[in-house]
Amino acid sequence: MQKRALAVHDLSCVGRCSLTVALPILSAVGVNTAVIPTALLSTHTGEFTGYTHLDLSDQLSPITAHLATLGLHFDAFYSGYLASGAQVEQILSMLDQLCDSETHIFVDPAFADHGRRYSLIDESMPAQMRRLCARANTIVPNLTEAAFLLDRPYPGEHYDRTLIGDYCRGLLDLSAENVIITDVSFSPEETGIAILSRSSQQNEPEFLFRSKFDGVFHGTGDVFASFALAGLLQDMPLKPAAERALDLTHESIEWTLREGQPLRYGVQFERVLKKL
Ligand code: PXL
Repeated sequence: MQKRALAVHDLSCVGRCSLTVALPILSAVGVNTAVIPTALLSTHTGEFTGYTHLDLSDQLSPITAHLATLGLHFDAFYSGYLASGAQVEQILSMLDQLCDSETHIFVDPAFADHGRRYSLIDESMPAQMRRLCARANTIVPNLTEAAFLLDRPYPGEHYDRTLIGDYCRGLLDLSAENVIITDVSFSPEETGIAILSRSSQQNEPEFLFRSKFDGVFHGTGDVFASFALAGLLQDMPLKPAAERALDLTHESIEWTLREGQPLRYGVQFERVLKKL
């Protein structure tokens, strides 16, 4: 049976992030992907100015109510960038109405990076996002989001494996089953991820690193998360799915740098889709 996913993120017209990343990546592994857009923007809010922004909150409940009448089963529910903290309540209602006990709930908190909330994200988001993480099977925060979710100060560049271990355990205590923290780096040459699963019965996360490129790469959190979920939907265990996602994200950045493409348009994940 073909698998089906529901991706709930913003739609940014230009700048390869959120739905314009999730949809092609999940489609590339043969997953029938439905979408519910949380907001419509002309570009992402990272390196552009003058972007438009339409909060689609008033559409979420009617869309959910209609889809609920169709009796669909989703193998995965994948949420990302939300227009506001208040939208979390509607996302929780979506989970109640559109998901069942077999749906893998995969949450990319997608509200902050480099120590700061994204420019349009309100202060209520971390506390609200904690509620959504509590319903998730898998959460994939970056280091900044992990700190916000745990109400700890952003550690900047000064942290060690002990702190990341604490973060992973703290995030599992929020009640997710699997945690992958991205953007973990203990040296200027390398960056990577920390993975901890409740089912592994381990107390310490596993770390995976790749060489680090200089620069800010917009949308790579979404690219990594979408590749990781694609692997899970191909029935890969968490660690190999995460490792392949790390490799493919790394290669997407490499292509972008090699061709000298402007970084604000996101990375060339299209180049690696055939490797899935
Ligand atoms: O990639 C995360 C993201 C998603 N959507 C929008 C964003 C960002 C990051 O800046 O601005 C609209």
